[in-house]
Amino acid sequence: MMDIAVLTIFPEMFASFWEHGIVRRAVEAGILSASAVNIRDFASGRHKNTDDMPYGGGSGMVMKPEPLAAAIRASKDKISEAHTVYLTPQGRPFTQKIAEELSSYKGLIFVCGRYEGIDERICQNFIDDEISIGDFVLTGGELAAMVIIEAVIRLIPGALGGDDSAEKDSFADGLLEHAHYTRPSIFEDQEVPEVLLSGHHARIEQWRLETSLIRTFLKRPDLLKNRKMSKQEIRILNHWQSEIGNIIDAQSVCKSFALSGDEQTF
Ligand code: 4FV
Repeated sequence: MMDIAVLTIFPEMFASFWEHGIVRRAVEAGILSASAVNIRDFASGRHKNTDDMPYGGGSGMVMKPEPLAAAIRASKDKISEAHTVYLTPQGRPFTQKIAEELSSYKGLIFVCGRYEGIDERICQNFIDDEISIGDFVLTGGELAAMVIIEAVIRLIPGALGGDDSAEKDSFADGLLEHAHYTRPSIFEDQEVPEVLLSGHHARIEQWRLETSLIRTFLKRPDLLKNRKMSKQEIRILNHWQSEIGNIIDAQSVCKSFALSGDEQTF
C-alpha cells in the first residue's frame, strides 16, 4: 500500500484526479491511499496568509515557511517513512527511471509551490527531493504533482489491469514504443502492416522491435547513446548497416559508370 499526500493551496484541483483512471483503480484496489492537504489549514492569523512579500524586494510573492512546515510535519506524522518531493524547475528532470525509483517508497509527500516559490528554509530543512517535469514555468506545482503521481502509480504492482503491464512501456526498455494499430485493417485506403495480421508471433515481435529501434534512432537518438543493446538488437543494427553499405556501394558503382562517360539514364 502506498500513501500519498499532496500539499497545496488548491486541494480542489485534485478532486477529479483521484476519481478517474489508474488513480481511482489503485485506490479501489486498496494499493493506494491519496489525499490533498490544504496548506491554508496550517496558516495562522485572521487572513490565514500562506504567502508574503519577498525579502530583498522584487515582484511576486513567496510562500511562507510556517504553514508549510506545519503541513509537512502533520503529513509526516500520518505517513511513515515518507519521501518529501518539492516540484520546481530547479529539480532533477523527471524520467521513467525516477518514476520507478519513487514507486518503491511506501509514502510520498508532494509540496506544490505557487507564486515565485517557497521559502528556501523549507527546501533546506524539509524537502528530500526536488523534481522538475520540464524546462518551462508553471504557475503552480499541482499539475507537475499529478504528472508524477500518474507515472508512479501505474508502476505499483497490481495497479495496471490484467493484460496491461508497465514492462511494455516506452522507456521501460529505454526504447520508444512500436506503432500501434487496431481495427479496421483498412482505414481510408491505409492498410495495417501485413505482419501484424499474420498471427506469427516471432515475426510480430521482430517487427515491433525493429520499429521501436528505428523510431528511437530517428526521433530520440540520445536514448540510444549509452544504451546496452541486446544480441537481437545488435543483429538488427548489423543488418541495417550492411543494407546501408550495399546502397553506398551501389552509389559508387553508379558514379564509376557516370565517370566512365557511357552515361545511361537510370
Ligand atoms: C515546475 C516545473 C514549475 C514554478 C513557480 C510553480 C512553478 C511556481 N514544477 N516542474 N517546471 N513550478 O514550473 O515542476 O511556484
